[in-house]
Amino acid sequence: MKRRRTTLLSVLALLAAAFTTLPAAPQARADEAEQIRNGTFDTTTEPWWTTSNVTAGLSDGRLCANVPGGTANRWDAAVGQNDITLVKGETYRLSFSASGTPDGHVARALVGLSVAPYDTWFEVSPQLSVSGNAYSYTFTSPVDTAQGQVAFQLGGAADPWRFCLDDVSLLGGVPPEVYEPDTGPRVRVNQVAYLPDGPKNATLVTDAASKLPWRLRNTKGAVVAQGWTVPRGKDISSGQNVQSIDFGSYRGRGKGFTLTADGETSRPFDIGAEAYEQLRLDSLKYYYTQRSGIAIREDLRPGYARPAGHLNAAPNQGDAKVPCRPGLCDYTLDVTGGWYDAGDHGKYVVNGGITTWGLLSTYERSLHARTGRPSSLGDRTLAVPESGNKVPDILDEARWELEFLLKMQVPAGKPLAGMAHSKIHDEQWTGLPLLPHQDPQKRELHRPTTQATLNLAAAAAQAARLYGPYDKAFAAKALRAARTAWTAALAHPALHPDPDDGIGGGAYPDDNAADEFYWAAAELYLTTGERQFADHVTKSPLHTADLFGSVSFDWASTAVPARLDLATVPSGLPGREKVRQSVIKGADTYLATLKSQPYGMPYAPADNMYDWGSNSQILNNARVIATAHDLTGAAKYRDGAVQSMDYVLGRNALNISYVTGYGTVSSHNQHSRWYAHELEPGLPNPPKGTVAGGANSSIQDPYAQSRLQGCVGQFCYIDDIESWSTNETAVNWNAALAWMASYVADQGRQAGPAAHPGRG
Ligand code: 9MR
Repeated sequence: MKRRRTTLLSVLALLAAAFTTLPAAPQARADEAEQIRNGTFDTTTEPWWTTSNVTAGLSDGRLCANVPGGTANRWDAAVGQNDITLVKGETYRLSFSASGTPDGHVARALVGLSVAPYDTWFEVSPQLSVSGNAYSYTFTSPVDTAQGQVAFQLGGAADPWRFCLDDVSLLGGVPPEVYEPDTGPRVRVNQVAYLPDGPKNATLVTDAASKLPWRLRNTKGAVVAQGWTVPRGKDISSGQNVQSIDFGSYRGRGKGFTLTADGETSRPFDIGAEAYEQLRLDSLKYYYTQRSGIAIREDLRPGYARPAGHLNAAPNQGDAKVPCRPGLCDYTLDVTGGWYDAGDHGKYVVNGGITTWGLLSTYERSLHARTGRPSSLGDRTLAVPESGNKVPDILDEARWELEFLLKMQVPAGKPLAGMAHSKIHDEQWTGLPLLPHQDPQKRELHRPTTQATLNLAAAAAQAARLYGPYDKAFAAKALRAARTAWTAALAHPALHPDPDDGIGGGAYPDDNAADEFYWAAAELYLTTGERQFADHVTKSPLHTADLFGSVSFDWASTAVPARLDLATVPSGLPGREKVRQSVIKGADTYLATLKSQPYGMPYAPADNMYDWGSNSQILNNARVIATAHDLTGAAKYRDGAVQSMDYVLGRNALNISYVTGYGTVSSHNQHSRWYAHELEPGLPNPPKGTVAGGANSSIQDPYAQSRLQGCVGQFCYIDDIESWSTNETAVNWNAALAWMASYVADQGRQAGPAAHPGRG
């Protein structure tokens, strides 16, 4: 039942393994060997077992089982076989025939550990039919074990049903399956929308070495523009030979345009800004359904209603009275509320802080940027329970997390008082699907860290200056918490997270807190104007360092957030002009990267190693470019930032929009315990406006390892719920999308007098 996260060390080990095996000559492979005993059920069902509520027997040379109705979980009714040996790194083919009566029942077939903690190494959940089907899958074992299990979990149905099984085989030593993604037409476009007066670029995958003609057609099929492609040669990020198409001179508007070149026609797209107005809201509406400790209302999110999770209502052990990990503290905390981090039920202060900043800075930009307009994020924009309270909905949403962050602070009088516990999550990893209110695991507080404490300080300090006009008491409370956290972090400057603390929740390893100190000091300074914080900011070596590498910022690197806010939020900081220039210079770096990339994204990681959550890193780099536009008004930055959205929305090697519900083909099977439609047809897919993590060269999860071995850059992604390292949803990633969607929507508004003059 547990999902394994890979720590940094094991990622490095994995990479080392990949590097040593990949370029080598083909290795001798073991002979194919059957691991299942009696998979054909000719005379007996031995040695297959069933749970005690399942009656199984032979029927026409098959195993047939009567499965009871009314069980809660898949694993409450099962058939399986134990004592299976698996060899690490060896590829296996699991195949079987199965039927289910009546139609439509799901069997969860898995290969995993037969004893606690019941790790799952491979699983699929096909929907069965009365007539039956043959199923076949390959996967690579991530472990050596003699305690393997093949099981068919059949529980969770309301009514009794009948399951029949035959020809079960687990064949070892088979060649790894070559996964061929369906990438559709070779003309790659932003499948959502280009701005009428914005850049319009596409990428053509072709073997042709010389230029080719292209045509732009409107929805009626009439050619409205044409020109020539530009050959770009081999693209490192995808390994493909590509050409680029620039149709930016076309300024018309409309829906359903297509682009044709080399005999291929792109997926359709709009030219207009409407989709970005929608995306601004959808990417922010995402947070309500991530909320913990509150029932999600059907009237606000049709199709997404669910009971409140982790309120100490059984089977939850809940978040109202959470103890520490054994031996860590003598108190319990009420840490109800907040957002679930991602597809798991964990809540992490580090990621919570940077995400809250992402939302608050989306709002803060609307106050200060020349194209910003606060009303676009005002009250009644996001359909949250607080809509109508005269507070901007985005502030209501961020407050849900802020209140949680403040609860994670160690109480006065206790050891490490004022520090923040790094995280709270389950004792063990849980399986999928699992709605928050059904999570039966024990919840635990993990050790306070300097990084978590400073994340809290930064987000709370920023909140203090933004909530003042709406709730003075809350603003004051947030500032007090930020000051307490700051003082505690100064007293404990090197309590780093344990990189091996990755059971039941993610580790978020980070062995350097200098960037968190710089960021928290910057937010405290911008809110209070106090000299002590200005001094810390200006004396930090990070204040003048070049911070704009291949990843500008993410949850682990928070110096750029400080730089962006020091550059854009009005203040009297000495040397502020230099800070602004440093952001502009950083944007120049990303513009150069974007121009060098035939797919037009501001991202070119070292050795083409796409990182975990690469989509958010692309969006964050785009955000630096957008901020340079806010600072200068120069069109080149606006164009670069706007163009960066193309990659996320479909102009990429996989021809997929990574945002659910946007574009003809979009990610919709993101790893999540409750948007688990792929596993449980009664559950929804993620809500529209959910961005997937994206290509990740390290493919840490077994499913990606079984399908994507040897993948090049952009191809290290698969839209499957099992692929938690390439296809998870996460609050910090959606914040990057929300900021950028809001920025692009602001660029799309009809030209007219600025909502207010540019300031700051
Ligand atoms: O995005 C995170 C990635 O950068 C880290 O390397 C990885 C290991 O800590 O964790 C990722 O974040 C996950 C977190 O640990 C647990 N919740 C889901 C997050 C997204 O996958």
